[in-house]
Amino acid sequence: MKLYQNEISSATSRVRIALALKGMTAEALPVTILGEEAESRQAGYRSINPQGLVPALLTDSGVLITQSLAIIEYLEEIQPEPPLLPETAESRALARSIALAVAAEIHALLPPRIGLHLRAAFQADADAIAAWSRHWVGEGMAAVEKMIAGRREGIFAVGDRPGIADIFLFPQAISARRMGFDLAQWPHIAEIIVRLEAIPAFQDNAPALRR
Ligand SMILES: N[C@@H](CCC(=O)N[C@@H](CS)C(=O)NCC(=O)O)C(=O)O
Repeated sequence: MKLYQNEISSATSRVRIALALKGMTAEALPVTILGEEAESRQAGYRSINPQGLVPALLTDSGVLITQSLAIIEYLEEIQPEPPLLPETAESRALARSIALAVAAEIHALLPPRIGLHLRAAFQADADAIAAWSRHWVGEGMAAVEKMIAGRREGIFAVGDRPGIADIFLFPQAISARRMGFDLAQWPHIAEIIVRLEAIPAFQDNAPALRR
């Protein structure tokens, strides 16, 4: 398998954590994602992934799978152990809803293409774009904290094993902390992140800092 990826990317981090938890490897194919000239915006990469996003997984049979949740569920199907989804249908739904609350409602409003468009179409400067990002992270993480607090069973986001909800939560919480948010304001999330940071699959695959 090959993984189109970028080391600073939160969405890539999710897939790398899942691979590591499952003891799987994928050859890394780096794609730059920052700025107007980024490879992710060029025709070459768009002919591979029409969305121009990382991660994208090229399977051994040559099929390209895009979207981190779809990639991770594919890994789960081809390598069920250790499971990243909980045992019951309700818990699996809860885990997916936390994963999507992060991916679809928080992270989707933050990537480089969003900032580029805010600047080009609405003349937003760096401070305005930072305020935009802080707004969606603050609001979104507060909601995720309530989701977890309301239904939490076990020591991780859903249950006693690190799984798909933790895999989506971790990079987003690390990014929030780097933006200056104090995770202590979300006590369930903060407690889970401390646990996850002690697990090499998470710690070693956190999104890299922007240089
Ligand atoms: N929903 C997608 C998000 C993918 C995504 O936004 N990736 C970012 C990096 S974290 C990217 O490729 N950004 C390129 C850009 O914004 O131009 C997923 O879960 O895979």
